[in-house]
Amino acid sequence: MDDPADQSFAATFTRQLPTRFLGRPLHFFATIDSTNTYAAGLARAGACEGTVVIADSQSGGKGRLGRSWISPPGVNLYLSAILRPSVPAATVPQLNLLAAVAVADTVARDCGLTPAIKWPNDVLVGGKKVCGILAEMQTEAGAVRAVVLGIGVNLNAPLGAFPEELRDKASSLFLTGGRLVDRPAFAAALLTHLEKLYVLWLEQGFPALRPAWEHYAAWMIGTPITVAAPEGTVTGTVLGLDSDGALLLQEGGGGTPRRLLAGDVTVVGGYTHGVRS
Ligand code: BT5
Repeated sequence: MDDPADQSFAATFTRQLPTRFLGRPLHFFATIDSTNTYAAGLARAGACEGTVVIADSQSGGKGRLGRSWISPPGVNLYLSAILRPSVPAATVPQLNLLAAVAVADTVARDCGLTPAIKWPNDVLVGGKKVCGILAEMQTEAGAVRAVVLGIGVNLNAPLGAFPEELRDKASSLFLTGGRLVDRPAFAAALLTHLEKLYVLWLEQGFPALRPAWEHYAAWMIGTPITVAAPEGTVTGTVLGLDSDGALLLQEGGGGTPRRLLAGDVTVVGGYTHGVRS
């Protein structure tokens, strides 16, 4: 699987990357079950912070909660980065928000499109999901040993790449922007934005990322949503983010805002608000 030709592509790609540690080393596969699963094995075996796994296609791409991530070959980006932050485990979910900002920055600044973030881990363009993020943590005696930060971005996928039932809620940058995206250039730009934001987060914490997140997720503020959260289904109006990245929701009866750390958001009345940036 670790094809020498792929590894020489990886070596060239890494040499030209303007990053300090992200993508060093980089493992590239033509096909793999899941970049997150492979990176998790590397992390358990002691791989250094910054190690990145990229695949051209995944046969078992993973979403959250056992869901799957459609990963056709030749068109998209499937990437997992190994991070080893010295932070409390409770702050690790903030990496989902950080990755969403990095993808949104890349889509906005390097592709000239208008992305929106849907809490916690979706990036939308034109109201449709173009990116999903899956952060998986490894701990030892309660301390964070590693985080595998998985990012899938639909770059050039044609409509036919998505199963019928996904076509009204998923899209690609090509389908929404009308131009093919240079995949290695996008990957390099994404790793560059990701590294910058990660260093900022390590040094200053989540408050330093919050304005950028709120910029891309501005459409959500004041929007009525339903969240399928681990603690149950909650409906309310989005107030914003707490200082630690938790979503603050005002429920119908008033009272103290609810804090949510994870969940699936459905916009009451449909996705249309997500087209605003
Ligand atoms: C996610 O889960 O959005 C996280 C996806 C993370 C994928 C990356 S790819 C690199 C790395 N390696 C992996 O194995 N995974 C990561 P969730 O929020 O649970 O959304 C999953 C849902 O999104 C599915 O149930 C579908 O409804 C939809 N979906 C599946 N594939 C999609 C795609 N390519 N584009 C848009 N939506 C998709």
